[in-house]
Amino acid sequence: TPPVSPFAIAFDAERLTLSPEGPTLTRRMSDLEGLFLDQSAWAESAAGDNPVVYTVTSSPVPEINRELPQSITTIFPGATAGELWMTKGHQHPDHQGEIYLALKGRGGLLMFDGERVEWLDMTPGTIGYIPPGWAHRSVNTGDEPYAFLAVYPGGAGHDYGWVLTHGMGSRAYLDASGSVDLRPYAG
Ligand code: S6P
Ligand code: ZN
Repeated sequence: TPPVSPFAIAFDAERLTLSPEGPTLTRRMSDLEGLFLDQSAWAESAAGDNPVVYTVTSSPVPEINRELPQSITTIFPGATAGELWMTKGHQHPDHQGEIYLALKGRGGLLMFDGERVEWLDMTPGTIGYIPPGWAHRSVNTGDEPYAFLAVYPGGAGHDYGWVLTHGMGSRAYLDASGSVDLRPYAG
């Protein structure tokens, strides 16, 4: 594959769109099987109105070695049996690092290396660094959509099975005062 030529992307900070735009992915509740602690609440929601939990809009940079793709993830506000809406979460098979930049709303970046858990509060302007070997999941902790930009090595890949096997170390809820309450993973 010949390398991509230099090009500019117009980013609309209000509408959170990229132009030109690559593939866009929509993850509904039914795509998040086995991830929420309360499986019956998940099943009821997935079989019911099956809401869109998040979207991922990519730039047209290919996901291949040496390229540096970007994407914008928008997680809608919500909770399933109290557990805040979140991305599936994944590990990069070859343990490559990644950079996130929070754009809109309030969120968290949950990371787990198999033993240690880290949580970064993400508000517009926060750069979250994901070191090699840390599985990562994003969570909307607010009451409006939470959006962030991700920049990652094109050959990084996504291992979703790792999270199903190892979990993410913690689960994110809100306490009575509206602060993030991280609970042991369990289940
Ligand atoms: C890719 C990067 C993000 C996520 C996106 C959706 O390496 O970490 O673009 O793909 O936030 O999350 P997930 O876990 O469904 O891929
Ligand atoms: Zn990633």
